[in-house]
Amino acid sequence: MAPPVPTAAARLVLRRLLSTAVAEAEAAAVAPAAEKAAAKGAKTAAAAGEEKDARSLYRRLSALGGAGEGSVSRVMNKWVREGREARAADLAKYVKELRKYKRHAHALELMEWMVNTKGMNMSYTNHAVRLDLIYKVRGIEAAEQYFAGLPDPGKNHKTYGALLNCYCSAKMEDKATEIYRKMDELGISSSTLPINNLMSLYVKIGQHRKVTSLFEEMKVKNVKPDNLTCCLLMSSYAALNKIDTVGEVLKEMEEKKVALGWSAYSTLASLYVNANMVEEAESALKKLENLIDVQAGRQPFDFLMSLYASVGNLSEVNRVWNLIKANFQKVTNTSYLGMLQALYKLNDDDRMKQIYEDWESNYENYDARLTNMMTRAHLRNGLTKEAELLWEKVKEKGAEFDSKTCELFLEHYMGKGDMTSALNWVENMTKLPRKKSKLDQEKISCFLKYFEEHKDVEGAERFLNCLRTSGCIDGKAYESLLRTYLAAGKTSRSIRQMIKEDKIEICYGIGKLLKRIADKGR
Ligand SMILES: *[C@@H]1O[C@H](CO)[C@@H](O)[C@H](O)[C@H]1NC(C)=O
Ligand SMILES: *[C@@H]1O[C@H](CO)[C@@H](O)[C@H](O)[C@H]1NC(C)=O
Ligand SMILES: *[C@@H]1O[C@H](CO)[C@@H](O)[C@H](O)[C@H]1NC(C)=O
Ligand SMILES: *[C@@H]1O[C@H](CO)[C@@H](O)[C@H](O)[C@H]1NC(C)=O
Ligand SMILES: CC(=O)N[C@H]1CO[C@H](CO)[C@@H](O)[C@@H]1O
Repeated sequence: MAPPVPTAAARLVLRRLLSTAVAEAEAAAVAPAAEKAAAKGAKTAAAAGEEKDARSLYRRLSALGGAGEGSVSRVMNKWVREGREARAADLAKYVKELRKYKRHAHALELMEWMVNTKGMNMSYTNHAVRLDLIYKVRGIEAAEQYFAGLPDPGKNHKTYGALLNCYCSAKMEDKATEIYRKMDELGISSSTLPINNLMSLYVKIGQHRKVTSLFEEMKVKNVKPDNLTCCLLMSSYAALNKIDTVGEVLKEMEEKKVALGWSAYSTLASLYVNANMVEEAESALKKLENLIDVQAGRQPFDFLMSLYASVGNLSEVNRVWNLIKANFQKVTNTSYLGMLQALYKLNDDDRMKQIYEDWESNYENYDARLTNMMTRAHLRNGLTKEAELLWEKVKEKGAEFDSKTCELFLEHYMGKGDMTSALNWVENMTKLPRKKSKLDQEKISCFLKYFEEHKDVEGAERFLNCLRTSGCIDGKAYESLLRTYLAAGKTSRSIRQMIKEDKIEICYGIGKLLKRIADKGR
């Protein structure tokens, strides 16, 4: 029997789990070195003036935004030419900052400037940071080369761990396993972190049996599992259709006094939901709720809400929503979205409207996903006009629809055969700043066929304009336009010119149609 298709909530839980695994691995490779440098920086930056100076250097780096290669070196060289000091401790701090904002290329360039230009010493922990950055900026081969070139003392559990994390991120199973075995030989594999890292790779690529055998290995090596190990292991047992073992894993962890946070119980609940074990899921959700620490943020509440929606318990969804409202001054767009999704799932459209209007009158930044959710509900109920009105209102407020919006309306109108309204949304779609949303070939054919059959020259011309704007006009579209002209008994003098301007080759088919139109016009 194949495992059931995971619910949206379960996918969310798993995604969080895997991203936590990556974050933990990266933090471990990186944090201590930067932390030490930062602490040292704070101590030595005794003079306030000096500190201000240093901060202004970071401001310059920060202002680079998305500037390309060489920009960091230029800022640094200029800084030095101005006769100012660039201390290693400060620079290490900036590397950390830049990484935090995912400006990996700039962080790497700064690090390499430190080494190449200033001849600064790289501590061995910094090697792991650099390795991680090299992977992110230049790819796995560059990272491997860097690792191979490290002096022997630089090849330690940190850099091995960082390389393992690269292989796991790149989903390179063989290499990851190989490096893990190497770590084994060196006696540096016996800790939770690299094992969790490898386990999360196996979960990602669906090698669940390998997760369970890694856990056995952990026991042999006497490595203590943590909450992440527990979650990954439970997911794997569920994927192997061993739902009974899932509960046992959790019990075993509880007995071993592993500090299981709420996330272990949200994982457990999501697995029970997938297995259609509603009672067990609800009992896990009760435990989850008991473990929530309000100080730690809203995320657990959002999960709770979405999981209660998955088990179809409306009263609990509403209760959790009230908890969110009561515990937090501001309700985030994520919570609003979660609530709308939950209510959509539970078919409570009146309440949805209420929540949507609540958000609408409170939001600071517009988020199209919320209006899309409301649109979905209206369209499901055939309330087309209400759905359109939502967006007119959004427009009045100066905000915009997105590609998902267009998709929703297109599917809806095309499904009903209302191609005129659908065409409006194709036109709206071409106004989106990023022309990411292109029509697929099937939809294009459907429109063209409709216009031909209905002898709708105006529609066909408008549609071709859209195709031109989104860069997917072709000979086939022109042939269809020409057939529409013929069907409607229309001629066009500018058509040849248009075809030429669109750089469409006048093939045999188009040539023949053009001739027929010209003959008619005579
Ligand atoms: C770099 O470290 C080595 C060995 O620890 C030391 O001999 C050398 O003086 C250091 N160089 C700088 C520029 O600090
Ligand atoms: C495991 O617990 C730690 C510390 O309580 C927490 O930071 C981390 O996010 C948890 N991991 C998962 C997967 O929830
Ligand atoms: C929803 O959950 C509550 C609390 O667990 C329970 O008392 C109630 O019976 C549940 N309702 C439904 C419809 O499952
Ligand atoms: C919520 O809205 C903010 C703008 O206020 C946006 O930057 C953010 O991406 C939204 N949240 C999520 C989870 O997307
Ligand atoms: C939300 C939005 O901009 N809708 C527009 C889509 O296109 C039709 C026809 O051009 C307009 O009337 C709508 O206002």
